Amino acid sequence: MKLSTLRAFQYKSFKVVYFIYMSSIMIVFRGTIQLGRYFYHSASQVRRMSEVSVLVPNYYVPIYYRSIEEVSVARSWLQLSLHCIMVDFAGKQSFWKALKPPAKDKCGELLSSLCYHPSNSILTLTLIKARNLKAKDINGKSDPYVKVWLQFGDKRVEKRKTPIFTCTLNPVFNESFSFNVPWEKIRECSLDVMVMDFDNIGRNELIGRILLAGKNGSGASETKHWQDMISKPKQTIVQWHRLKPE
Ligand SMILES: [Ca+2]
Repeated sequence: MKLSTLRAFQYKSFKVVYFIYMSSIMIVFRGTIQLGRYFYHSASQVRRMSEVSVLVPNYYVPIYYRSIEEVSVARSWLQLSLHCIMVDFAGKQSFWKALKPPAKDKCGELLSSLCYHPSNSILTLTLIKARNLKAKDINGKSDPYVKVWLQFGDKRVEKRKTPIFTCTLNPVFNESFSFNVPWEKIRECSLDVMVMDFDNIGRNELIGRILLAGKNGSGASETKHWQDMISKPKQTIVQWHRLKPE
């Protein structure tokens, strides 16, 4: 096989090699790396490839982008998410770059309020704002919105969504959702609150979530919030929660 071009980029824990052959490109990873998803960017297109999750010493990713000439590759780059690595095809042929550890615990925080009126059985969740959300896009931002499921036990019964707030890590939602929950059911129901990143390409991704519940909430602050709501009916209880990755 005659390769028209061979270049390699050295990283601390792995090496990326790409070949351009017959107007196609093939990416080769050597080292030990876990890949989440990867994107190929050029002046005219952004393509997200299928998700890969593998830990191997030698991993060959056959990405065949047809009709790519070397001049256009020089203006393109490959994004490997999960480890936030950028491979700049126009850069130096060999260089070192520190890998960022996956910031699994830093999903951001959500300010919300809960209020329950036993007389008319209305449970109101207000999503006020979020701060320091995890960046999911290549521009270092996200396009957050919140998806909420009302659950009885394990059963999801009602879904609500906020609008999408583009290109921000500190959205102000100011959105209230009311649910009809009889008093005798309030202890067994819960709210699954998911902060999502909207994407034009592919599926929207979870930034972080909390489960607001009287028992088995996603954390101590979530459980306390629910119990405070029940013990102080008709009062609006406001609390910050740290978002969880899963
Ligand atoms: Ca996005």
